Formats: sequence, structure tokens, C-alpha cells
Amino acid sequence: KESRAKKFQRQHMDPDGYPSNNSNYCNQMMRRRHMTEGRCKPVNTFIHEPLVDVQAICLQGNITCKNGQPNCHKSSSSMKITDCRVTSGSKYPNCAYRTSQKERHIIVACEGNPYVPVHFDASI
Ligand code: 5FA
Repeated sequence: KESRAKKFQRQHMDPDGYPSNNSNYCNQMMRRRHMTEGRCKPVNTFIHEPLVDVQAICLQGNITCKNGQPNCHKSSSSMKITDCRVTSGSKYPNCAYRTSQKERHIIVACEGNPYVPVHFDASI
């Protein structure tokens, strides 16, 4: 079975893929990373930074997650990200997404030993 750490990497990591004006990025990546199977996952963020830099967020500022758990961490630097949001007219199995590039601080939830990212909570 896929570990939660591996699931995080599949859903959120794309270090080499900053989409320079490719409005199809989310349509392609949401499908390629298996987030359009069974349903169109409504929102998802891809992070375009090295995995070690994202894993290091688990050692940075500790904050409360949206669900009230205490295991969230905010990146001390801003990071290149792409937000994918399903369009209002999108109908499964034809999942259509809006692609928006941003540079933000990101908040991830970390778990386990080693203590690594398992959930993307927010960007600010
Ligand atoms: N989740 C939420 N807060 C968490 C925390 N503090 N520590 C660990 N996990 C936490 O997200 C719900 C999911 O987020 C739950 O699975 C919970 O375990 C985890 P959502 O945004 O309500 O749903 P989603 O459909 O966006 O996310 P999923 O793909 O179902 O959940 P994942 O956690 O695998 O992926 P995510 O990184 O996009 O949240």
C-alpha cells in the first residue's frame, strides 16, 4: 500500500515542473498523478521546489492545522507552487482545471519517524 509520505509526493511534488505559461498544466498533472479517478479532486497544489527543501518544512515554524491538530509547519521561505481548481463546468470523468502559479509560504502537516510531510494544508 502507498504510504502517506509517498501519497504526499504523488499529489503535491513536482520539483522540475514549473509550468511556464502552460494553461493545460493542471489538466495534465491531475490526471497523470491519479487525482481524477473516481471523482475530480476539487483543489490540489503542486510544489516546484526540491523534495529535501519541502521535507525540511517539518523542522520549521510549528502551527495549528485547519483541522485543529498541532502538527502543521509553515515554510520559512516562499515557494513556487501551482494551484489547481476544478472549473464550475467540469463533469466527471472529464475533469477540467484552472491553473494558477504563485509564490507563497506553504503549510504542511507532518507525521511519523522520520517526520515528513503527509498533507498539504494551505498556502499564504
Ligand atoms: N489531514 C488534514 N489535517 C491533517 C493533519 N493535521 N495531519 C495529518 N493529516 C491531515 O483533506 C482531508 C485529508 O487531510 C484527510 O485525509 C486527513 O487525513 C488529512 P481535505 O482537503 O478535506 O480532502 P482532500 O480530498 O483534499 O484530500 P485527500 O486527498 O483525501 O487527503 P490527503 O491528506 O491524502 O491529501 P491532501 O494533502 O490533499 O490533504
